Amino acid sequence: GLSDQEWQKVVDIWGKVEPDLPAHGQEVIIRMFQKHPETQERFDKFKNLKTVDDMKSSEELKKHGTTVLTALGKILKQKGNHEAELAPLAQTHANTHKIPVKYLEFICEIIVGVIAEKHSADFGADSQAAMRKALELFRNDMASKYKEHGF
Ligand code: 89R
Repeated sequence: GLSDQEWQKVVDIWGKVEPDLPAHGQEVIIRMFQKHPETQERFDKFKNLKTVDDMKSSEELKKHGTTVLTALGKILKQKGNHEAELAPLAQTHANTHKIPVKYLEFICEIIVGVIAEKHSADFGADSQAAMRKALELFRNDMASKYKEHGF
């Protein structure tokens, strides 16, 4: 698990992200689609967005990015006691959306990259390491829930 200090670093950096979740969320989703085009195919509502300009002009995409980061923020703030928040998310992503754990790895790496770019002064090596650990815990717990669902 993470130490109290590590959780504090995670919660602190999230406090810098939170005031502008839509901009962060939009950036995360667009980068994921650019770097891993197979992820875009998972969304009926975004399949039609062909260029980065299309993606940037989509209010729907921005809204989805906000939804994703809002859910992730709620999970991170539980500092590992995230069973109640994780269970429904694992349920829909395993059973309904059928999103492989590998894709969760993609988005977690992109989230770290976006925060590093937008908040370099507040996201030093220790904070990055703490965030990576927290996201790894999130993914591992998602993966064990996936197994319970036979996915
Ligand atoms: C796909 C990661 C993640 C990844 C989808 C992916 C959209 C929170 C992918 C719609 C798809 C497809 C949908 C349906 C969806 O459904 O539980 O409206 N996700 C919905 O047609 C993540 C992560 C988080 C997260 C949510 C929430 C919803 C949702 C909340 C809505 C409610 C529901 C991890 C950071 C595949 C591209 C916190 C990825 F590849 F990144 F892992 N979702 N999603 N998602 Fe998804």
